[in-house]
Amino acid sequence: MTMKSLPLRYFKEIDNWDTVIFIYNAALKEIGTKIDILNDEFQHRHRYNPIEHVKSRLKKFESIEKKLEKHGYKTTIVNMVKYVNDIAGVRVICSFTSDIYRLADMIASQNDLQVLSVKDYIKSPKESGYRSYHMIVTVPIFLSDCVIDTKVEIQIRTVAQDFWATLEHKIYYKFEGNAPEYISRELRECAEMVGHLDERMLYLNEAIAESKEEDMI
Ligand code: 0O2
Repeated sequence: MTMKSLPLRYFKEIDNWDTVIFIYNAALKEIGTKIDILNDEFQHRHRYNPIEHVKSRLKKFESIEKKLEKHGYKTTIVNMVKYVNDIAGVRVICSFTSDIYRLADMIASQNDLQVLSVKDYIKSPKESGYRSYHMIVTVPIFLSDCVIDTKVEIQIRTVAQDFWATLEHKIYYKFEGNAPEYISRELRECAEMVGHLDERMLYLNEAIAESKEEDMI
């Protein structure tokens, strides 16, 4: 018997917050395992780990509420799962920008995942200076009587981009989005430096790889 696949908002039992948490937690586990396996496979085949570390989190109820409010929607469970794409979030930290795109391609080519959208804030950084690669995917969650396609936001960034984003996020919350101009300017300059640092580190890594190949000839 094949089970019917449903987007989460049509799942008839999502009538309370506990159910939302249960489903999104399952989605975090599924995506976490997929990313672990890709990293292990990479280590197995190329003796190299593209991933430094992975963090995952469920968005707090209050933050979801705020986001819905910002977009003019009422706080209902249906609106949460329909309009908030990052209730389940996985952040993958890589060493080099080339790892980010390699990993994003590997994730996108998994048959059971559907990529709903991609935002490449590395090619087009945000005005704040923010750089990161975002994918919204759905992952099937197999329950006893149906399959629920559940959204997860995957953010992929370098160690340097993560360092910057973590500090900027703290500052953003401290000043409630209204940081003094000199701090915002300083952050934008640091973001530029992060961009250059990532380029130089990638260049060095490629130079090391090339010299190893030459040694083998
Ligand atoms: P938190 O507290 O990290 O969860 P969409 O998801 O497409 O409906 P949204 O949320 O504007 O619309 O999407 P976007 O731009 O992809 O941003 C989603 C998340 O990316 C944010 O979630 C942050 O985690 C991160 N992000 C985006 N812009 C910035 C930035 O300028 N600085 C930092 N530090 N992080 C950023 P939340 O819900 O805003 O926050």
